[in-house]
Amino acid sequence: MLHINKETFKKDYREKFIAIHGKDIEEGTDYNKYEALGSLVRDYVAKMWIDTNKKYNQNGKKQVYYFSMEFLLGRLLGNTLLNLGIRNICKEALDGMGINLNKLEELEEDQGLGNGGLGRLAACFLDSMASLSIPGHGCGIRYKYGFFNQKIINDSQVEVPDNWLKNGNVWEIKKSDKARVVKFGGEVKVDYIYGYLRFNHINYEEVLAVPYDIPIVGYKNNVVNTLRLWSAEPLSNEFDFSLFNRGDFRKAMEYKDSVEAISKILYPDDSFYEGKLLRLKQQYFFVSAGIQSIIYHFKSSQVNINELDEKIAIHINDTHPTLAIPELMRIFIDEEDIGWDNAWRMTNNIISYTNHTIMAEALERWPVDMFKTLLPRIFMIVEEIDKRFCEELQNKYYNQWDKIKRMSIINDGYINMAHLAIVGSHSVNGVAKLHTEILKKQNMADFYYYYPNRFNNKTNGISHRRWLISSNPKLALLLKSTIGDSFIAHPTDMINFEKFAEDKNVQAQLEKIKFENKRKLADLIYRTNGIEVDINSMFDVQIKRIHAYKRQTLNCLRIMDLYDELVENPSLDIIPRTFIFAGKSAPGYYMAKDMITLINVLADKINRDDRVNKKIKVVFMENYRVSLAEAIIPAADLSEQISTTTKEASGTSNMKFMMNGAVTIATLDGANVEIRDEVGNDNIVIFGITENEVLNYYKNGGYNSQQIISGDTRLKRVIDSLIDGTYSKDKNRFKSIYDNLVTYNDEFFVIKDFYSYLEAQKKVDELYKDKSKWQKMCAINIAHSGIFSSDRTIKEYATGIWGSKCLYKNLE
Ligand code: 26V
Repeated sequence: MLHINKETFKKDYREKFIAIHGKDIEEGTDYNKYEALGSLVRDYVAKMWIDTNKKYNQNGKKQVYYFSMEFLLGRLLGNTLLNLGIRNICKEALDGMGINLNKLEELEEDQGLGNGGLGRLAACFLDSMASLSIPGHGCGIRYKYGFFNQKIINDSQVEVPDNWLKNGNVWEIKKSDKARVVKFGGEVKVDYIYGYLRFNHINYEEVLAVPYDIPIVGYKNNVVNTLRLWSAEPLSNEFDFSLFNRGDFRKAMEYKDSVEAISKILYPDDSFYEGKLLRLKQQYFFVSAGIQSIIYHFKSSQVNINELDEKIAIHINDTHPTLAIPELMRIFIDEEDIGWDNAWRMTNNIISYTNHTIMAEALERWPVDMFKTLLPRIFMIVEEIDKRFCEELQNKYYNQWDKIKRMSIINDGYINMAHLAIVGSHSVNGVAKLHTEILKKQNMADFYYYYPNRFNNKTNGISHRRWLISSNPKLALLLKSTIGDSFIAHPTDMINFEKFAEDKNVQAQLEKIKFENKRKLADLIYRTNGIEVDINSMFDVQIKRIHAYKRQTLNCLRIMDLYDELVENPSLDIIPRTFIFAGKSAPGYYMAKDMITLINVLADKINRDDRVNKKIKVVFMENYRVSLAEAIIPAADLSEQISTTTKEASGTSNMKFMMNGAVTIATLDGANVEIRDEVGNDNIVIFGITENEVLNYYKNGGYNSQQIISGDTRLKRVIDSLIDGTYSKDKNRFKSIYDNLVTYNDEFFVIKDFYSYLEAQKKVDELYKDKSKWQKMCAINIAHSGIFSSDRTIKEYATGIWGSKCLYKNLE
C-alpha cells in the first residue's frame, strides 16, 4: 500500500511541480498543476508496477493478454487516485494549497482510442482484471489521432482531428528497448533442407513497433497491470542511412510517411467494414509486435516454448486481432521449429475470441490478393489452416460441398476472419444471452453444430468503480451509509439496497442526489449549448453511436408527434421532459449524419417555440465521449435502449444508467433482456416487436411499412413532416430518413414499433407521476445492477475461458 498522508503529499507535490516546471506552484497554470499531479501519481504507481511484474515473473501463473484494436480509456487521473485509495488525501491536501482537484481532473484530455462499446468494454475489462488481481494486460495501437472530435456547425456534424497527444501524455512510458520489427510485403522462398520445408521471407519492408506502456492500477490491492500500445516508427537504418545518405530524400520521406501512417489514425467506422489496406496493416502491425514481445519475454524467463499454452492466454476482441492465430503459427513453426500439429494445438489452447455484432456489414472479409501481397507468409499459413479444416469437414460432411464451402475460411476470393477466429480458438463467446443464442442458432449455426462445446456466453459488464463510485460519488456515499462498503469489492452486495427501496428517507435522498446531478448537467448544457433546461423536468436520455439500428429516429418521430399534439392542445397533461441526445456518426454514414441534423433542427424549433417549450425541450450535446457520458448518466431519469430487437449485441450504457438509478425504456434486445430478468417487469418499461417476429420478417418477408403508414393519419402526418418543409425549407433535407422508412421498407421496424413506443412512454409518464413509486423503481434498479459489474464478467472469462488464477486470492 502507498504510505502517504496530507503532509507528505504536499511536499511531494511541491517538489514534483518545481522539478518539471522550474517555477513555483503559485506561478503555474492549472494545466501545469494537472501535469505535476499526473506525473507524481505515476511516480507513486511506478514502484508498485515493478513489484507486480516481479511477482508475475516469479509465481509463473498464467498471464492473460487482451488484444484489441480499441481501448477507450477516457480520463485516467480520477480513477487512478480512487484505485490507489488516495483520492481523499490528495483532494484535501490540494484544497489546503488552494487547488481544486475536480478542476484539474477536468483538464485531462480523454484518451479516446476507440469507437464505442467494444473499446469501452476493453477499458472496463482492464480495470476489472487489475482489481481482481488477475495478471491481465492489454495490447493495442497508440493512435496518434483518436476518435475524431465532433463539432455541431449549422446543426450538422463536422469532424475535427483529435490531437490528444499535443500536450504530451503523463500516463505513458516509452520503452524503446522493447521495440520489435514487423515485416510487410516481399516474397517467401521455400527450401527443402534435410527433409524439412523451410520458409524464408525475403525482400520485405521493415517497420519498427515501439511500445508505450500505461499502468492499469487495481483497486487498493497493490496490483499494477500493463496496457501496451504500439506506435509505428521507421527503422533508423533503413531511413537514415540506406536512403537518406544516398541522397534519395523523396524515397526516404515516402518510407517514413508510409510507416507512420500505420499508427496515425483510429478508423472511425463502427459496424461497417471496408477492406482498407491500411487497416489490415494496422491489424498485423500490433498483433505481430504483441506476440513477438510476449514470446521474447517468456523465452527470456526460461519458459519452455512447448509449454507456452500453459503460461499464456490471448483473447481477441472481435475479429480485428485474428491474425494472432497465423502469427503464433508462424513463430512456432518458422522460428521455433515446432511441428504443425503441436503448433496448432498450442495456438488453439492459447486463443479465445469474442464476437460483438451480428450485423452482416461489420464482418471482416479480406480480399485474398491484398492479403497475399501484404502478408505473404501469413497467407500461406491461413491457406494451410483452411485446407486442413476443409479436409476435416469433408470427413464429417462427406461430399456436402455447399456446407463445406459455406464454412471454409477462404472462399470466393475472400478470407473470412470470423471463420478463421472460430477455427483457431478454443472458445467463442457472445456478449449477452440473447446475442449468444442468435449466434448459435443463426449466424454461426454451422459452426455451433460442428464445435458445440466451443460456444459460450459472457454477458458484458461495466466497471462500477468508474461508472458509479467515481462518476456519482454522492450515490456511492448513500450506498455506503445504508448497506456499508462491501459492494465496492463485491458489487452484487448492492442487492442489500433493495431493503431500502420503500424507505421514505432513502427515497428522498435518492431524489435529492438525482436533483443535484441534474443541476450540474443543466449548468453544463447551459455552458455548452446555451439552452436553459428545467431540472424539474424528466431527463430522458439517448446517448450512443448514431446508427439506424439504434433507432434515434424512433425517438425523434415520437418527439415530433408530441410537438404536434402540444401545439394542438397546449394543456395536454404530460410530464415535462428534456430530451437529451449525444452521439457521433461515422463520417461516411450519411443517413446517420442526417439524423444528427434532424435532432438539432428539432431542438432549434421546439426550444424556441413558446407554445411548447415550458413542457418539452431538446438538447443535442456535442462530442460524445467517456467524460461526457460520466457527466450525463448520473443525471438521467430515463434511459432509452430502443434498438431493433436482435440487433444490439449487448449494449453497456443500459447497465451504466441502471446502476445510476435511471429507469429504462427498452426493447427486449441485447442485455436489456437480462436487465428485465433482474429487476422484473414492474421496474422497467418494455415495448416493441419480438425476436421471433423480427427473424420471421427477415426470413419470410411480409412487412410493408408503406401500408401501415398509408392507413394511419397520425403516423402519416409525422412521417410527411420530414419532407413537407416543416423542419427544413429544403424539402430534401431529411429525404434520406424518409426514404429509409417509406421507400426502402423500414429495415429496422421503426414504423412497426411506433405506437407500442408511444404507449410505453405514456406508461413512463404515469409511473413518474407517483414520486415514491418512481424512486422505488430507481432503488430496485440500483440494487440489482451489481451483477452487471465487469468484475462478474471478468471472473467468468477467467474461470470459464482463460483458466487463469488471480495473484493474491482465489476467485470466489
Ligand atoms: C467493427 C468494425 C468493422 C470494421 C471497421 C471498423 C470497425 C470497428 C468496430 C467494429 C465493432 C463493431 C462491434 C461493436 O462495437 N459492437 C458493440 O460491442 C459492445 C461491446 O460488446 C456491445 O455492447 C454493443 O451492443 C455492440 O454493438
